[in-house]
Amino acid sequence: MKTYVCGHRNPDTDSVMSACALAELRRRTGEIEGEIEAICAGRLPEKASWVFDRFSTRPVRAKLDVYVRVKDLMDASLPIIDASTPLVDALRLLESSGESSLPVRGEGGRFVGMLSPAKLLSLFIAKADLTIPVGDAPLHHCSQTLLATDRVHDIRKAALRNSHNHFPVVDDEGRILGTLLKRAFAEEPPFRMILVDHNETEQGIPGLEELPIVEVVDHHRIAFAATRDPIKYTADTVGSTCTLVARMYRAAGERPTKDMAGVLIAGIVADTLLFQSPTTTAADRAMCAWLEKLCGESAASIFEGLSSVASPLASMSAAEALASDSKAYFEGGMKFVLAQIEESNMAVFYRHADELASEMDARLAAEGLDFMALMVTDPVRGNSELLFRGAESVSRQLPYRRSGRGTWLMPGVLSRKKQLLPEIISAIA
Ligand SMILES: [Mn+2]
Repeated sequence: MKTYVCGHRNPDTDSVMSACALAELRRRTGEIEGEIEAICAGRLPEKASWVFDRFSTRPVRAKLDVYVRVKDLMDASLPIIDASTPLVDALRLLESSGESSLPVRGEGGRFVGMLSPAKLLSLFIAKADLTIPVGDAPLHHCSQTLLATDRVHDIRKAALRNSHNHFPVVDDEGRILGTLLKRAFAEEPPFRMILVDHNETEQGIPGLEELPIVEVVDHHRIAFAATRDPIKYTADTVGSTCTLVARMYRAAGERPTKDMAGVLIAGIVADTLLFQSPTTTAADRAMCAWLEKLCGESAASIFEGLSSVASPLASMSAAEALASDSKAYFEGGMKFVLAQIEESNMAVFYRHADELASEMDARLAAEGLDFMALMVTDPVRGNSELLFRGAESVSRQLPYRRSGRGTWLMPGVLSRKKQLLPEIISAIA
């Protein structure tokens, strides 16, 4: 059993750092059995790489999804029989395995068939020579062959209908890797999830919906589904999830290492824009002050370092920049996406505005969205500008002034969650 700690899709610094620090805390407190691994839902952002580099911490692993695959359920302890093995030895192996059939491996590791007693009956009746290689004996081939990378979700139904209980598992080249037993489908999934910095399944890593969630640590609105078992749920209206994780270290009587304190500070200053964002609370400042002492570096210098990492607009294509921090919402019968990009040089944004607008139009069509908005935030001056495509019935209602460039000016607006989203929701209403 393995537990993944994971932030939202299109991860930001707070999401990645809170996953990293909470995984470490849960490893220390030892209340979870098995391996605990922090992962990142998709590509690790540049800023996150910078933080891990600066604080000599192993970067969390980027993972596209957490779907359970055939290889995760495969029983690796069951033997694979080599085709050159004398039949009599192969039968002994079969008997000692306690299984009714085992896969046979031929030349180049290829799967050649399943060895099962029923298939061999004719040999016994004919009193055939049992020293022949198992590869020359009758094997059965009717079994459903599974690819190691198949999603269990996709093959489960057909496998359960199949009369066989043993399925050979092969790689893309047809080489045999092992056996999946039908009874594995009835067992609990091999992964569990801890969510940080989000709680809405649609915002989480794909595959999440099929796994048990054992803990949530978050500072967003709650739109969480009912659970089967009790879970740990830590939520508060603070400026960053890393503030909550730091508080949990304190409550557990644990001290983050010097480097982990730096990782947590990075998450706090990234989400609160060094305490300038209106989402900032006294708890964010207090936890950061404690972490600064442990880390030996100031929050301001860490924020400065983070801000120096190339902005998405300068270093990525329009599509990638829009995807780097975008969240999907369903509200009042409308489906929409709100993306946010930090850019301290607005001239870079104006240069890319047309390209961004046409990419947004393409996404409206491709994803059937009612509208999409991009909030470009200048953390240094504390302002944002909004690019809005789609539903004019909504954009007309927004309380912002239009600029000559066709964008909306948002002086003093820094938070998508606390400032933009409520305006969007009331515009829809
Ligand atoms: Mn956050």
